[in-house]
Amino acid sequence: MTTTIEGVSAREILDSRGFPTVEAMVTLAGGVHGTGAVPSGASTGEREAIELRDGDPKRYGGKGVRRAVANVNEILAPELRGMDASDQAGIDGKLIALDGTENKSRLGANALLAVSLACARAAAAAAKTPLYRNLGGAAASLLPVPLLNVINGGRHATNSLDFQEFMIVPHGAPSFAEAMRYGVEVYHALRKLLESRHLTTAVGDEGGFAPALGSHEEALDLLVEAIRAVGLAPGEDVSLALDAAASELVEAGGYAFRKSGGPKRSADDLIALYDGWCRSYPIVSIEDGLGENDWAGWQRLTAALGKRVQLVGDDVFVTNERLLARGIQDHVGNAILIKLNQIGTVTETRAAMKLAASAGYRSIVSHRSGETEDAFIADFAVASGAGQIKTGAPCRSERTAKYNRLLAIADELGGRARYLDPFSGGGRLA
Ligand code: 2PG
Ligand code: MG
Repeated sequence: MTTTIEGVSAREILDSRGFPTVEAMVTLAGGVHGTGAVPSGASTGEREAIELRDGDPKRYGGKGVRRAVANVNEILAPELRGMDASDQAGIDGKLIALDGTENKSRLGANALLAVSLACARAAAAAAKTPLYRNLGGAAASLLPVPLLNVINGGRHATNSLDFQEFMIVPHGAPSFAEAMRYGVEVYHALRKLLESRHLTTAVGDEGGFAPALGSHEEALDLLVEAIRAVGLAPGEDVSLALDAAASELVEAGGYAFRKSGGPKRSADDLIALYDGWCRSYPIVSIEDGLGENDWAGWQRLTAALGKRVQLVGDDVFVTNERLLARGIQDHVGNAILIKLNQIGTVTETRAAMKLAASAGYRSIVSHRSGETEDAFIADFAVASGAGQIKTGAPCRSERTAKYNRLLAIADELGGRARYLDPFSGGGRLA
């Protein structure tokens, strides 16, 4: 069998912040191979699968991943040899069993995911089939609506914005390529606006600008102005999305805006703030509007805004089927952010997406703030038919690698490529 695994190896490489991460390679008996590189978050959820770091202060400030690499080379490799790389569920089941912990803390989710990704790639290479088609089947043809994070704040920038991400969503474009053009033109218009106000155009971790603005509203106003500046219609062609990353703001008794100052907010204060913004701005999606442990607040947020706005659970669900099941039952959010390294294998990620779809929850495939040039999530977004992807600004090659891969997939699909607006009807949920 040409998909029989002959060898598995890993090494330490660097992510876009210059921190070590794991890259694995799976080589098949037929001679083909596949690689997979693991991203890394900064605003991580408490219940994410564990990213194993060496903790050796003499190397990379303790952030080395030699232990995870050794776990691939010494523990996973001998066990996987002889297995069928095209049996993704079988491979992932084996990885989970070999780790044996609930949160992948023994061998490290970074070790497991690198191998899981590399297997998927090797299997596609052996089948001489593009990754998106090998994973998603012949019907995989839906290009995702991009959520481009063009103003960075929170943990991703050293500016005055407490909320982490201010995104533009070119959902009204007729195709993925046109959506990228809309997004890029708005991004460049935003740069000009910032320059004209003598604000910095230096970028944050995800390629979005990181200006020292006076308020969150100023960021929203700038985005609307930038959309208009290129002749597009806010709310029709391009709307706005936020990731508050509110878990990062939690302090005893509420939410603290440490960067911009002001009084501590309650969950209900934030809900009222979002409600007001959704009336004044063309906002179609709010991620992590409240903290990961504030399930009661999340329920009130969902009751207040869930019919009008996409409410995306990132830290609260951490791509975990069990947590999502609880969220569905409790009416928490109406969408889930999908990050492969939050859970650690391709198969578990797909299970969470399947559950989401069955409950009418949207899935948004996502990068991490620390990325590599691996564009796996681009193929994965098309394979899964998620319909949305968030992978930063159209700036910094670890971000554009994903968008460029999607452009290539769109080209390859030609007339079969589909691009659907999930927010048609003036920013309302379709
Ligand atoms: C998020 C992500 C990606 P990080 O909060 O959604 O944008 O950030 O990878 O730092 O968790
Ligand atoms: Mg988030």
